[in-house]
Amino acid sequence: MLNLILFGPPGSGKGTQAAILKNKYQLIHISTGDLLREELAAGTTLGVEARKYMDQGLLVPDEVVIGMIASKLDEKGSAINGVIFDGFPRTVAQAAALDQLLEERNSCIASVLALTVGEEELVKRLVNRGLTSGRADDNEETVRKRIIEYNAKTKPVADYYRQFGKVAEVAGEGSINEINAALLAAIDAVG
Ligand code: B4P
Repeated sequence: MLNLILFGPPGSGKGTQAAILKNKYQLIHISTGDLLREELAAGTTLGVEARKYMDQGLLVPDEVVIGMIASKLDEKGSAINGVIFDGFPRTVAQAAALDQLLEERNSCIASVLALTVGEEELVKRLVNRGLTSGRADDNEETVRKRIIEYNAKTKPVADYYRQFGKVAEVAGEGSINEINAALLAAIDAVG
């Protein structure tokens, strides 16, 4: 199975690139951001709880997100080519939990594709997306908080996977096609 993690700060193009890669490799795309927004839209208890964090640019508690991933993996079963994880894991605790969940299913992460984008470009993209997305967290103040949260809690996830030699850094600035080509090359290098 080809299990990939698309990693990077908010607005680095994880969702954009995951949508392209899942078709190319016939992967299941699991975006915790999308799953949480579905819960928000449906007004579930989980969604009401998650909104408090998301609207402030903070991470939703680990146990909530890990539980969502576990049930998603169970729902998909083993008859799949692999999974592209988008926006997960976002803390070292989530990364360790994911490794455990995959090990229990005789699987593992093949590669962590880390998109690198400068902070001002991130803010520009997300504020621009906010003009049409209707997302309460796509405004400059919240975006800056999301970047602080990323630097404090999510960046260490790359170091966690680096110790296993699983991180491939890919420049995330340029056209969507150029970035996609660089990601394909990084995946091919995994073999
Ligand atoms: P996400 O939904 O993951 O939000 P994101 O970081 O904005 O997504 P992404 O980086 O995928 O952006 P995109 O490709 O769309 O999370 C939202 C919130 O949910 C978090 O803040 C947190 O509260 C919560 N959450 C989610 N997962 C969690 C977890 N595991 N643990 C705890 N909490 C969690 O790209 C952004 C914009 O850039 C788009 O407008 C796109 O068109 C544009 N773009 C993409 N590529 C471009 C390029 N090459 N050039 C120019 N623009 C580009």
